[in-house]
Amino acid sequence: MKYRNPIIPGFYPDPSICRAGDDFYLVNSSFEFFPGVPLYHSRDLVCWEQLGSVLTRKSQLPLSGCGTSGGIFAPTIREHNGRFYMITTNVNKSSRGFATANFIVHTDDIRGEWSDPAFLDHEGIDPSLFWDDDGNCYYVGTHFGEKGQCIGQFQLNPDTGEHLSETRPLWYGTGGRCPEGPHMYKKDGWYYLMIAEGGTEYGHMETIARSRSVWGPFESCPHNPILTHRDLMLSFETMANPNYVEFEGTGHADLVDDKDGGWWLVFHAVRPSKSQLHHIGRETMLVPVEWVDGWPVVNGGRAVEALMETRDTPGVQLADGLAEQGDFSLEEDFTQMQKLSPSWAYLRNPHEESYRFDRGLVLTAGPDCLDGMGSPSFVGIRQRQFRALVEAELEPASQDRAQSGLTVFHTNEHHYDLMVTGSGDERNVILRKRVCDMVTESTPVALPGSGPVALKIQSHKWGYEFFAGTPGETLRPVGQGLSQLLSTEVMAGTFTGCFFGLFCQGSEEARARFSRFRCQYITF
Ligand code: 6LW
Repeated sequence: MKYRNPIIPGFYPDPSICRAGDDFYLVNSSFEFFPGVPLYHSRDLVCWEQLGSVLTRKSQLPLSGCGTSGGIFAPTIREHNGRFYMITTNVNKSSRGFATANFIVHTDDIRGEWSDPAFLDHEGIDPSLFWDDDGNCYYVGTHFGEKGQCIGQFQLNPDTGEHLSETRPLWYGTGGRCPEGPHMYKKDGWYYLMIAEGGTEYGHMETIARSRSVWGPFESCPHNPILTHRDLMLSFETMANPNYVEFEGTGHADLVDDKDGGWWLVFHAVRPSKSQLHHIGRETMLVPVEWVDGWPVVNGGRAVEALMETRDTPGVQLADGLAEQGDFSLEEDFTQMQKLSPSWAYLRNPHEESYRFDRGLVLTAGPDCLDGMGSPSFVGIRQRQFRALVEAELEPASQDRAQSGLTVFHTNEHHYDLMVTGSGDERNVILRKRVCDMVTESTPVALPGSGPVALKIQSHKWGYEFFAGTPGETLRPVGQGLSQLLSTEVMAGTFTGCFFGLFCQGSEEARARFSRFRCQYITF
């Protein structure tokens, strides 16, 4: 069977997976975006559908004052006796410093609402839960031990967050920086502690250790790291292969068994668009695992590829030997909708009165704008592939100073906005580009008439081309922007990725009505 990596493309990092019967569930981190922790479902491990998000209420996820790439860090999802648990950290990364709140939510209905948070009295990030055969539940996550950062553990009550033991250091890893992202598993009488090391960037790796006791001591796997793409040596055949895609920063993994005896690893990686620059985020990947002499061997020890040739996953549907995965293209007719579909996200906690459906999606400008640290009238979907065609139709806001349109948004300091300004037959479209503290504006393109406006983005690996005009007519070019200037590395390290978004700002109470949105991907 063949399938494509990433299995969940775009900004879907820090994947955690669990199986309940024939169903697999997967969650990702979401940082300053709301709702928090996207929740995916699959029956075959390669075709994934987003059910919704775990954190849908402000009481579960307060984000006001949350800095760029603060908020929700790596989550873990587990099922125990029919109840699902999700544990994560809300990181308040603001100018005031760095504080972490670890908490657990649970649900007995995976398609329903989740509980309010049960908070833990523990600093640190990347929490995970493990149930032993005797029913005892343990927290593992980052901890400061005598020799620095390590993985720590305590026993707890997962419904209340109450600690039932002291915290003990378990493992410092193999010597890479940032030992983090741990998960504990039990197999054939061994406790396996798998962690990420090296930092989430280009030195990322996954390592594992085992012990006969849940408290250790843990012995490191003789062939650590079990997964890394740092220092990848490529053969000529690989580089000449037209299906070759460069994946970097592989790590932050979780293991799952598929009931047919197969084991699989999900983790994240990035696809640079240019040497060591990536802009669409850390993406969820899948590879097979074999157990040899009591240790996991990931993907036969080989580098991870885009087109994976592997054993069948359970229940997979094949077309010409290739698994049917879907491409996450999206077409929305907002005139027929009453609520947004699961893939849309807001920035921080939305001002609810700024969003309503009335013959389309009506965005009302509030006090915040895309350049600020509040919650602008913005809603977006994650960019999933380099190549895409994005189109929107709107009745733009016409108030003085109002701006409405389409944005390619990474952070408040890194976004390209295709925006309509002016009113009546004095309307213009401008491409405004904000990169760090630099702002440029294109020559305005005049819009004929006063009716609806069509906006379009053609996305490529190198960047974006922007167009505007009248629906149904040939659109006029407005400008271009380079993807490299919206990359994580240019921003000195974000944990997120680019969104395609709709926005309205500049003049409080200004309103834009979006009738249609379409995003069509061209998979590499
Ligand atoms: C995640 C941690 C990490 O919690 O990045 O660098 C954090 N490492 O594992 C955000 O994804």
